Amino acid sequence: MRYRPTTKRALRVVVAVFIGSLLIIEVFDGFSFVRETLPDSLRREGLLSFLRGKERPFCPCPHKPPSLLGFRDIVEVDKPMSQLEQELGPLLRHGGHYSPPDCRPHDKTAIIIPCRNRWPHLRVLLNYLVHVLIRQQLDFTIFVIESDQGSTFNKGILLNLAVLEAMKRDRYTCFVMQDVDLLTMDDRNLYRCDQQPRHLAAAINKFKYTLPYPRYSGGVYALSLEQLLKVNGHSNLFFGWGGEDDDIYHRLYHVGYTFTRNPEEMAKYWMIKHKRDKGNERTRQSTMLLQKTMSEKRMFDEGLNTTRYHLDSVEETPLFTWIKATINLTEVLQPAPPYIKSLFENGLQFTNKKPRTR
Ligand code: BGN
Repeated sequence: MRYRPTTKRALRVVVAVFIGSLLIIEVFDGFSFVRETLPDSLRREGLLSFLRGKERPFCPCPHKPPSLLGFRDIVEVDKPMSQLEQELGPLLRHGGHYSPPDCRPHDKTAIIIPCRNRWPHLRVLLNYLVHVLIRQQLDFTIFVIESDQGSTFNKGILLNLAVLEAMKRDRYTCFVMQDVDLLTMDDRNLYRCDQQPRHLAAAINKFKYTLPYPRYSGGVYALSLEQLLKVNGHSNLFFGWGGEDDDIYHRLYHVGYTFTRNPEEMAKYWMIKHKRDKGNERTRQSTMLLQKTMSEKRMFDEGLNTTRYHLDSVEETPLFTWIKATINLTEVLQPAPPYIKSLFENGLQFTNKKPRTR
């Protein structure tokens, strides 16, 4: 069939207008006036992502995820890992990845859980957390970080090495540091990063659902990649129990950040009861690091840029990416300047004394 030149021109115009509108929709995709005027089917699927083979959903996830349940009491249920894998495995991709099918989250989030000798806690946590994170429509990967039994526990190094290893695997933009024994009681407390660091575990049952001290920012907190890089991550020097969270609070404060939190009624956490781990007492060095050296000076001398560890293995299990590492005190101290090395001259000194730090 032959078309007349005018029909041809008209056809070309129609095709050009169609392609043009697709481009406009794509470019202005983030603008709500375009989003709101789209029909439901387009909003859900995203025509362009459909044409591109569904590589990314069309619309940004809503500010308020629609399926949240709000506050819920906690019942600690410890199911065997095989049962958890059967129940939660189909919801996740191998390695503990999830991405919402119906919207595009703002961040790629790494959930980082340091864990040693706490497998029962991890099982209870996963049973809760996976559902919460899915309801919150996050693009997330769960990383479990374990140090070998021989090394003294050092949460700061584990968090740093998790960030470094996660970044080798994908372009994460948000990192949530999650203690293995803390269960969120309210899914309105979103595991998201923001312009300011977010402290999520602001109301823990152990502390009568309030902050134990005003600057407390530990337990569960979310830091964007930018925030983490600005302060050179966590300190590598807090061996044993406590202090690394106080230190990163100071680091962040000194570059102009303050933690923000939800009101207490939305930030409730349940701590699984347990005895203090053996061989994980406070060290006198941690107290000295906080009292005698300035976190803001130290942060340029040690942190993500000086983290030393041996990577033993990285394994993708159905529910999480499992990183195992070995930490050696002499190697950790090797890049440290003399004023830090001198604190550790006589080896680690454990103590049960409560420091006066606030
Ligand atoms: C503080 C710990 C924090 C811990 C909170 C809540 C120290 C600092 C001295 C070395 N700080 O006392 O790390 O999160 O208690 O348990 O121990």
